[in-house]
Amino acid sequence: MRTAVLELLKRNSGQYISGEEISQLLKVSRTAVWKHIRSLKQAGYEIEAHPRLGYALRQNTDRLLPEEIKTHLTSKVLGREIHYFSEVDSTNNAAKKLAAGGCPEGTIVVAEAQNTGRGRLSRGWFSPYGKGIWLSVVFRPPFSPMDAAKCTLMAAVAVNRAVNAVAGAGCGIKWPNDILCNGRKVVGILTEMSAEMDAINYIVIGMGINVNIDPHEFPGEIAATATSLAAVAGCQIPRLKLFTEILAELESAYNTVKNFGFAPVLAEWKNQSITLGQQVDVHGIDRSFTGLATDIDDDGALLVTTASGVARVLAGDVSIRPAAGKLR
Ligand code: BT5
Repeated sequence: MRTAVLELLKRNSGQYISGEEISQLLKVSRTAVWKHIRSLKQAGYEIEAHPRLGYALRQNTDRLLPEEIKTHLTSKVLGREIHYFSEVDSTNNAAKKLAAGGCPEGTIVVAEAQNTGRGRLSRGWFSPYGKGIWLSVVFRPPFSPMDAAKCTLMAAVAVNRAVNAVAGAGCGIKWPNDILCNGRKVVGILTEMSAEMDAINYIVIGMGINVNIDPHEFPGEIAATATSLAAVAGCQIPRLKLFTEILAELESAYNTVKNFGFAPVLAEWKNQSITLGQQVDVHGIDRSFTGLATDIDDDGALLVTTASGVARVLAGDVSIRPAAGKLR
C-alpha cells in the first residue's frame, strides 16, 4: 500500500493530491493514507503536506532509496536485499555485520553519507551526504581464499565500465583499487574477507565513487589528488542510474568469473589499466622501489621490471610517474 501511495504521488508529478482522493482511489481510510505518508517521509521522501490541498512529492528521486533502486534494478542477485542508511559509520562495517549474521549473497548496503568511511589500512574515506555512491556488496563466492585479492580487480573492471558508460568520463584503472580520471582519483575499492583455510565465508566489496562532489568541497589533504565524475563531465551525473549500472556490471563480471574463471576479467583489466607500461613508484609493506609496470599475473599481482629483475607486487601502493615528473 505504501508503494501504491508513492506511485500516486509520483504520477501527480509534484502537484498536490488530497488525502481524500488518495483514500478513495486506493480504498483505504484517511488515517491509513496519513500513516503511509509518514512512513514515506521517514524513509527519506520529501512530501509536502498542505492543510487544504493535500500532499505533493518533491522531486528528490536521485536519493538512493531502496524503492527507487528497485524500480531501476536490472541485476538479479545483487540488490535483492537492500539496507539503506541516511548516515552510517561505514557501509563495509554494516555489510560485514549482516554477512556474519547470515544475510544472502547479493545483499547491499548503501548510505547517503559515511561518518568514518574507510580506505585500506584504516585510512579515511571522504564520503559527503548525497554527493557520491558509498556502497558495499556481500558475496559468498565458491572459490578459494587465495583468489580473493582478484575480487578487487573484478570490481574495478565493473565500476570502470559503469562510470565510463554513464558519465562518459574516460576513466582508467590504477592497480590495484583505484579508478582515475585525468590523473585524479574518482573511485576507491575496499575488499574485506572472512574465510577458513580453504573456504570463503563472505567477501564484502566496498566502493566509493565521487559522483557530484564540487572540487572545492574536497578536504585539503586530497584536494590535489581527488576529483568527481561531475567535475570531469562538466554536468551533474544521475546517481541512481549509475548505481544500478554498477550493480549490473558487477553481477555480470561475477558471473563471468564463476563460469569461466578470472582470466577474461583480468584480460579486460589489462585493457582498462592506466598502470601498465608506466614507470611506477611502489610502496609495499616491507619495501619501496621504482620500475616499469609491465603486466599482472594470474594471481592479479603487478609485475614491475626493475634493474635487478621482475618484482611481483601483491599488496601496497603504486604511484605512476608521468614523463612530466609529477606523481599520481
Ligand atoms: C581506497 O583505499 O581507495 C578504498 C576506499 C573505499 C571506500 C568505500 S566507500 C564504501 C565502503 N565503505 C567504506 O568504509 N569504505 C568503502 P586507499 O587506496 O587506502 O585510499 C585511501 C586514500 O584515498 C586516503 O588516504 C586519501 O588519501 C584518499 N581519499 C580519501 N577519500 C577520498 C575520496 N572521496 N576521493 C578520492 N580520494 C580519497
